[in-house]
Amino acid sequence: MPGASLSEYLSARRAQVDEALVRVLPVAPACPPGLHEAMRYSLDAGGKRLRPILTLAAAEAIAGSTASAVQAIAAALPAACAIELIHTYSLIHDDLPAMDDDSLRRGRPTNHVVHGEGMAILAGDGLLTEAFALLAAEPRDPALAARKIRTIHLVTVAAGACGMVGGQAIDLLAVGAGASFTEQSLQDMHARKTGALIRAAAVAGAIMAGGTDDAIDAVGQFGRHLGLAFQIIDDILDVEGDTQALGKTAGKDAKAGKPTYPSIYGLAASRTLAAERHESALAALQAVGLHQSRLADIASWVITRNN
Ligand code: GRG
Repeated sequence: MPGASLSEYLSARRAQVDEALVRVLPVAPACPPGLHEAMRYSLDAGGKRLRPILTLAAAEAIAGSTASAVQAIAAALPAACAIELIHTYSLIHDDLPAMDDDSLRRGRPTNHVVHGEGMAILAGDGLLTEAFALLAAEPRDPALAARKIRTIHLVTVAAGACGMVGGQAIDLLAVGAGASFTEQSLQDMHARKTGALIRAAAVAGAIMAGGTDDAIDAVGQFGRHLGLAFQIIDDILDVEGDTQALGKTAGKDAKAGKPTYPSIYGLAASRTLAAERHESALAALQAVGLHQSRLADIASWVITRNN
């Protein structure tokens, strides 16, 4: 999409992902209508689609020329959608009474408030499992099979017990820990809980586009720094943002006594840390000549976002 502004680019990719998400989710009668409705409720609430856009932008960056970018994006689209399904499941489960117990998400009442707790748990389970069905579906081009297997492993580890779910477990046990939580534990928790899936989103695009090991590694470094920058900004927005713009309840972390970047470092130092992560993310791209790609623009968006 040469010449498009960042906001035009993001809108076009968002539309592409949204259209694909409608196609990939099973419908009645194969899927019970109530479950389908509960899954769609959270998917349709319209998140930023940061993770799938990152996957597509990484594929595009690796492919380079416009003609091969079209193919690379087509190859990466199932992984992009699978990662958004996993992300949406994590939000539904995170909002449950047994977790963060929240009533607002993506600007709407949370899934369990509308569909009931049991169906919300199942909607999360359904989204998570369908993500892997999508990732593992036989590719049209058999040459993509080896890339798919690598991507399945990457995403599984990022979403699993040593990644996102592990980070959530650390978070659950950290409630009330406040400032006694060390800086290293804070970083470790967020690298798993938020960072792992963001990193995997970028790397999946690089793998599916056939990137070299050096390029995949650099995109991984980029994603790791970006994931932490994203979470630092998220913690800052929890203090400074407003509920309407965020589409979720502001000020929840402080109220719950959760360790956050502002609670441990203060707001000004948190901003500096986010800026440093941003710089490191861009440096990782520069090392392999990807600094003029959309990945760099997306990093700026993440740092300047207000929701
Ligand atoms: C297995 C019961 C069970 C629960 C798992 C893994 C998990 C629940 C939750 C972990 C993840 C979580 C909610 C992390 C917070 C990350 C975060 C800042 C999410 C918001 O991401 P955005 O801003 O959201 O990209 P949108 O709505 O824009 O997609």
